[in-house]
Amino acid sequence: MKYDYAVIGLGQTGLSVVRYLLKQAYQPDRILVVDTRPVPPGIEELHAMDPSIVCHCGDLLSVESLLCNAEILIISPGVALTEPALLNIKILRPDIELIGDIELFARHLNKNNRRNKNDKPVQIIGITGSNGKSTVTTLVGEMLKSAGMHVAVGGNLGAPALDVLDPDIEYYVLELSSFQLETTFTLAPTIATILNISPDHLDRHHSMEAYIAAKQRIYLNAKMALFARADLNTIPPTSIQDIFTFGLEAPKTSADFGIIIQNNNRHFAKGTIPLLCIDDFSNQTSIYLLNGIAAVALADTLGVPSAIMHQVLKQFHGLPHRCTLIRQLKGVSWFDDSKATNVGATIASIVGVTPCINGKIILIAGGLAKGADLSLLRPAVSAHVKQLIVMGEAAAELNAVLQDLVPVQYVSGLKEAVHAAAGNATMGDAVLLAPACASMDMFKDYKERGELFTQYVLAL
Ligand code: UMA
Ligand code: ADP
Repeated sequence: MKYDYAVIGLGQTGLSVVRYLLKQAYQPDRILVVDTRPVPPGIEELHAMDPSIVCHCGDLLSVESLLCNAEILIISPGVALTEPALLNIKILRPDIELIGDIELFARHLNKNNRRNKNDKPVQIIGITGSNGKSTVTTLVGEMLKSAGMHVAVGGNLGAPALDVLDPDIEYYVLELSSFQLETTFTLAPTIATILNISPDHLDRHHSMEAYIAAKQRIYLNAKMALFARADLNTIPPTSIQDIFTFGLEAPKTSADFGIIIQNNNRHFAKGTIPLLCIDDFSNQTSIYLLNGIAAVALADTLGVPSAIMHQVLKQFHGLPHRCTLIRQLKGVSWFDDSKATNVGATIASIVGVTPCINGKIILIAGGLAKGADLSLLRPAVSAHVKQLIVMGEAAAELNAVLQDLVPVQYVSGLKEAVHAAAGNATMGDAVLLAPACASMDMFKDYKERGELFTQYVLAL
């Protein structure tokens, strides 16, 4: 049996691919689905879509010969390209194409010459980085929507890219992960940006060089590129003609974005031209301002009026589980930053919370470290943390690299962590859940971890 497409992985991405292929009138019996999990999360939805589509569950090596019968393999982001079965298939069938859902998305738009149904050009805004992707993607999406443009937002954030394809859309704002970029070739975004790079997903990429190379793929054939002045790893190749930068300091050239002071007010500015005053934002953390100026650089380039950008930034209270203040109890502030799933985000979180308190931080951390070097936390912990509460698979490693700096307490779960922190915090302190690790050893995802934390904190 020959297959047009084999879909590898039946999570959100795999389901979106099958949905797309059926919509494009591919025959169900020409689509093969495989997943290594005994019961993949999308299995019921797949059966509901079309009961005749076969899904093989189990080791990929056991379905290698079946996969060799496909023209194109669509790989989910959770599946590594170094899976032995995929390496074998490349040898057995060198002509087989291995692509991801974002490449399928790009090919769909390319088929229509990047025009929408009203013959308007379709623009793709590609956003990646180790941290801040979701915040910047959301802000840019909101700014474009508020300006009355036809916008879709998706990718690694929210809906998979193929699910947001729509003939009316003029602007696709896509959050892209390093996993998605590894299997993307012809996206050629109108504007591409890498917000920052700090160690993450090293269990998959094996080295920082490989991780950076995956992130850099966002710039492939991009028309314009925006990068972070403070992070050399985000610099695009010089082959892109239109390159501009963002940062917190005053811009050095007229094409760059940053913060300037005019009449005693701070403004987001392009070169020396003030675009909008930032003094009235409710969130004044450096993280928010950095993400804000990146979003402004993208939206301004796409023609969004400054007044609209200002309104969106002023009203934005942050996405859930990103350094969210849950409550203040007996003078102690409780913050949920469950989304701090890597070292860079946890450092930013510790540094960001510190100016908001008079005391010190009790940090709750641990989970799956994904191959990261947790000792990078040392300077921030040494400066701002008074106690460390550790849990999950990385607990012993956190203890090993930080115990000479702060007292460390082991706990078996989040509820125990909350009670331990409540017992040790004093007036003026903050308790911060910023685990520097993924959650999947103990929770479904970072959302569940953050929701449970919030629930336990509110029950105190
Ligand atoms: N898996 C298997 N066997 C398989 C396929 C997957 O064990 O055959 C495992 C993976 O190793 C992973 C999990 O299942 O642990 C989910 O992988 P998936 O590829 O099925 O994931 P999807 O449900 O398709 O969700 C993916 C993104 N997930 C990952 O990249 C792991 C989602 O990002 C994304 O929102 C979704 O596509 C839609 O585009 C989540 C994520 O954690 C939020 N992303 C990472 C991050 O932000 O740091 C990159
Ligand atoms: P992503 O989608 O890249 O994971 P989010 O906006 O969801 O980014 O934020 C994830 C985590 O990173 C949160 O813990 C947040 O506090 C932190 N964070 C957000 N923006 C930045 C930034 N620009 N630099 C460092 N950390 C950040």
